[in-house]
Order: sequence, then C-alpha cells, then structure tokens
Amino acid sequence: MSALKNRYTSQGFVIVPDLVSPSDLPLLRAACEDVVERTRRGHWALRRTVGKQFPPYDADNDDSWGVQMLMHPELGHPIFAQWYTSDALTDVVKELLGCEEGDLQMELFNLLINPVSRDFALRWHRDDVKGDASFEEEKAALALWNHGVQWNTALYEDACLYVVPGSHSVPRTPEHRMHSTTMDAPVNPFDMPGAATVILKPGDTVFYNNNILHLGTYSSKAKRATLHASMGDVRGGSVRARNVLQHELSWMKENIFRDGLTDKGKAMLDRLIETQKKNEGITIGYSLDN
Ligand SMILES: O=C(O)CCC(=O)C(=O)O
Ligand SMILES: [Fe+2]
Repeated sequence: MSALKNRYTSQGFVIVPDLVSPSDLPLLRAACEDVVERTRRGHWALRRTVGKQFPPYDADNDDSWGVQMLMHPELGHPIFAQWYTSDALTDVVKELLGCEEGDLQMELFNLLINPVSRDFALRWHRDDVKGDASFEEEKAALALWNHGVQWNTALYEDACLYVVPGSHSVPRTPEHRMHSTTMDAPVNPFDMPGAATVILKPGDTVFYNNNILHLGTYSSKAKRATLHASMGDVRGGSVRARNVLQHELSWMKENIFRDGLTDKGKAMLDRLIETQKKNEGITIGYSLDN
C-alpha cells in the first residue's frame, strides 16, 4: 500500500498539495467569483442556505454557504468539469480507492463559500450515518467497504473543516456520541475528544472518508471558495448510489452536459447513469443526512 493510501486508511483523511496547476488556479478562482456572485444576487437557486445544515434549504434566506452543481451547463464554466476529470485529480482518486480509470464514477461537484451576513457552523456528523444510529448500526455502516472518496480543494486559505482523525472506522465512544447527537453546532469544536483542524493552503486538497466525524465552521469575514466534490468506484453499487442519487441530477443526462465532456469524462458519466438505472428505488431526498 502506498504511504498516501496508508495514511488515508488509518486516519480517514489525507492532504495532497498541487492538484490545481498554477495556470488553472486563477481560472478556477475567476469561475468561482462569477458563480458566487450569481448565487448571492439570487440568480442561482441550487445552493445551501445559512442556518440549515442539510436539505431542504430555505429558499427565502438570501445568504448562502454553498453553491451546488458547479458542472451544470447553465453556469457556463467548462473549467469545472475539465478540472474534475483531470489526470492529476483522478490519479489520486484511483490510488485511494484502489481502482482503475474504467471504474471511476462521476458524482457531485459543489462549492463551499463564506456566508456574508453572519457566522455559521455545522454540528458534528458523519455524512452517511445518522447521529442517532445505535452502536450496532454505526458499526455495520462503517464496516461497509467505502467505494467513494470526498475532497475539499481550497482556492484560498481554509481552516473551516474539523475532523476526529481515525473516527471513520470506529463507532463513537459515549463522549463522541454526546457531542454528535445534538442538532446544534458546538460552542467550541475542541470540546470533542481528538478534534483537529484541517488547514489548507491555496491549491491544497484534503481527501476524506465522509464518514469521519467532522464539522465546518464558517466566518463571514474570511473569504472561502473551496471546491467540494466526490467520486466513486462503480463497484460500490447501491452504497454509492445512496450518497449521490438523493440529489437532483437530471441535468447530467442532458446532451448539452455530456457533449462538453472529454471521452474520459463521458465514460465516468455513463457509469453514474448506469448506477442510477440499477438503483431506481433511490430517489431525490432518500436520505437527508448528507
Ligand atoms: O465545510 C466543510 O468543509 C464541510 C461540509 C460538510 O461537512 C458537509 O457538507 O456535510
Ligand atoms: Fe459533512
């Protein structure tokens, strides 16, 4: 096993620098400026609103902490799909998932941004195991081989994400549980035993198992534009399907999206559409804890 994969497997996360090339950094920043401005002006409805951790988000709230579906053709920025399907990125994903290019499944690609009206924070959570899961339920859910990886790529300095290293593979202790069953964000994230801040420099990427105990804290004063995405190994079947298909993805089946992708990107998309066909029972809103 490579040192990178070893660290990812034992800690549940790993930081990799330089997956954004120096020429792409200003292009990705400029594309993000545009989509953030559109979202803040109320011209992009697919967004995460301040005050709500999970969907359904509150359409009446005009402050946002996330912009959803960066590859959507209506946003008009092909750089996002180009970067998502770049070799620099997929080489690391293949290594962490232990799979080949022919197994890669296109999934979600969003943007995390700073709110402007007030600070906001999420509560401690795992993305795919509910906070009120019993010890046995949690043990069973964490034991499933994870066929997907999630990552945050910072375009500006980012110290928003907190994790409990190693917590992706073990059920919570009673103390961990006490800090992750409340619906409220903690007063101090370091009250959680073992909590650590993930500090990213511009261009750094943290890859993580989204079942690691984690949270985000968002200052309205510190600029944030952090690419937030996931990719799967198609062999993950319904486990990956549950993570991804709860979101509205019909736009990904339109020719206008497909035609803008490279051959590699089209093959990754086809694997997602195939997964969708095999898992038709999984519909939008299937699990809201993500
Ligand atoms: O802001 C972050 O980096 C984490 C976001 C998160 O945990 C989530 O969207 O579930
Ligand atoms: Fe999360």
